[in-house]
Amino acid sequence: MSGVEPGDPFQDTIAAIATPPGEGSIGVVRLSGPHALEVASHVFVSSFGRDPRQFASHTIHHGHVVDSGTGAVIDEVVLVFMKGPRSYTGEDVVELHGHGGRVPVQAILNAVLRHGSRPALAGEFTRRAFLNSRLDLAQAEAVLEVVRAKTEAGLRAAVRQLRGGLSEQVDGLRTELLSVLASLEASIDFPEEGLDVPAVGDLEKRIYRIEEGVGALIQKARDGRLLREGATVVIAGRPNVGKSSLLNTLLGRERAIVSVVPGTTRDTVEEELEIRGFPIRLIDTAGLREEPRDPIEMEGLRRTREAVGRADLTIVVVDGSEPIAPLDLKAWSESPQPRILVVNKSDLKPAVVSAVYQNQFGVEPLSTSALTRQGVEGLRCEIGRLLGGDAAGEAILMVGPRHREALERAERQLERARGALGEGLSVELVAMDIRGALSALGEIAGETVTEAILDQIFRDFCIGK
Ligand SMILES: Nc1nc2c(ncn2[C@@H]2O[C@H](COP(=O)(O)OP(=O)(O)OP(=O)(O)O)[C@@H](O)[C@H]2O)c(=O)[nH]1
Ligand SMILES: [Mg+2]
Repeated sequence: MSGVEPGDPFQDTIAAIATPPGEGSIGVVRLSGPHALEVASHVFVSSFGRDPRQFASHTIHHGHVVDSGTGAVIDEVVLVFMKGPRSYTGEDVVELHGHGGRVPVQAILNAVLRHGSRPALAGEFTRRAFLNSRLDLAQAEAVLEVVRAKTEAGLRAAVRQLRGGLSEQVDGLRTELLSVLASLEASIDFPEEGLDVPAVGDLEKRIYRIEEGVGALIQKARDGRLLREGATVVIAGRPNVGKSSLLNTLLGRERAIVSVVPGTTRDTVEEELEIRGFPIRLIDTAGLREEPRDPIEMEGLRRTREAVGRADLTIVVVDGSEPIAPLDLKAWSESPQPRILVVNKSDLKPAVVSAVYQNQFGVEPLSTSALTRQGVEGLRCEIGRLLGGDAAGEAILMVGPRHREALERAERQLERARGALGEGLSVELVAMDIRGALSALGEIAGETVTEAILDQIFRDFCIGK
């Protein structure tokens, strides 16, 4: 694996529009690289007749961007200069803040591109920040998570990662692993002394503890995924039990049609909402029945099953004013974990006592009334709890798929190292696995990473980020 040298000198200066397309109050063109100020000096005319090349770092200047050929004013701007390494990219950065509009901002960009800068690639500013060690790789990826956060809890988790949350935890594990490796290597250097039995036991224990730490981070990957992509929560059950009514009550508006006619909902109905910080895709389904009455119901049922199949959580609703039907039990047994049993219509006279549900379904049901909202807040809490606690809590890290894959690889290597140690295999073999695990963990912060991986990560960024 060829490592990327952090701090590679970049000869070229890049430029891009940093604000979104369309009209805004300001539009920003950003320059980064060794010639940023030089490039700006060709297009910027200070209102106070000052030479941009003399600007001090971290200062702001008023002036105009002019067409160097004709001298025509392109836009009135504010120039911000940040000298490297105290800038986002670690290089000299110049920002030109003009009037937000597609034409003026593009004209400013065109002007700086004519004077020795080139268009930036997607994510190139952040990539330079990484290569100049301003951010580690997990932090660079967090920049994208911050931009794309769907809820405030998601934003907080992303910011935590941007500040080094995940890298810090991985770093702790790497440090411990390095000390294990040092012990192993000492015995490779002095083979005549070998590893004695207590030393083996001690190393096994230390590796195991690191494995546990890695496992805990993998666990958090689930929370990270749900925060980033949102969780799919499906409401299922027999016709007429109040599934659509519950969807409406959870949403706080009359989204799905509700009626006394069983079989009202024929197609799945999807809506987005936020519960305990998790972005949720809530899906109401057609009621389950033994015998679909027509091809539409047949298709509705197929869609219900498909929705339940990809649910992160299923809410199985039964009608508390009616005796338990075989289909209620079937709906429950066909729903994968995690699932919640909801006995709805608690405002009506219950048909059976609560202990009967406990007996037949094997779980304590939640009682709700979609009509009076009784128990609906409790249902929201339970949804949040089953999805992995409170997304607003401090524990959740944005462990993305790339991190997860690297963590799983590290976990496998550690397991193998521990196995090899236990079987008394050669110390070199054990050390090799430990080095593999170290390198896998190193990929997370980007200490060991290939150009191809970097390309893949930064491809998803916007140009100008
Ligand atoms: N009293 C009472 N009636 C309810 C409650 N929830 C739903 N209902 C009534 O039960 C009937 C069926 O409600 P829906 O929400 O359409 O039931 P559903 O499960 O979506 O039914 P399908 O779409 O046919 O599968 C309607 O008349 C609702 O007003 C409740 O909590 N209390
Ligand atoms: Mg319905």
